Amino acid sequence: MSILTILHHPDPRLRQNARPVTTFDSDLQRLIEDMFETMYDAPGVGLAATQIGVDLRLAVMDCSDERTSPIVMVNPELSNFRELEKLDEGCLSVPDVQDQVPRYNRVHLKALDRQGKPFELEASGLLAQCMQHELDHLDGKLFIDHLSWLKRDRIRKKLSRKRRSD
Ligand code: GNR
Ligand code: NI
Repeated sequence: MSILTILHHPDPRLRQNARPVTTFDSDLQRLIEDMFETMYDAPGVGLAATQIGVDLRLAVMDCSDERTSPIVMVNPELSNFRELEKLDEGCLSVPDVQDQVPRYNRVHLKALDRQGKPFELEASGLLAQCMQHELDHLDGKLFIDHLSWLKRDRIRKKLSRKRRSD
């Protein structure tokens, strides 16, 4: 297993619309293990393949306090969006930035598991929020896209100052 490098905004690879997964081979299983290791190490509650420069519709998540509920979603689809709220959010690809974005508190997930078998899940709370965040990554979107122009401009300036001092 290995810890993978997480891309940071404004890397153009974070803006790609990822391709569906079609083969569920041992390479895919290794990629999923590495993504879990990278997510738990970060630490984060989710990680999309897009964030490590892999152009596939695949994300891993674990929103449990004990970090014992790993979920893999391959080619995910969300539906039945309910209860729009504004929730605090952050992203491993946009370090040191947190802000409130509109998310649904309840969603229905249809996806494939790591073996390619279809499953469905009714999600709420942080897990539902995380699913929406990860699906955005697979569509080349970041949570800061949901913020006002003024806030995004402040973030852009903050990150370019940070890059100069790194
Ligand atoms: O670790 C993460 N925390 C988080 C908090 C609120 C909403 C979404 C997230 S996902 C984020 C990890 C990440 O960047 N996944 O893409
Ligand atoms: Ni993210």
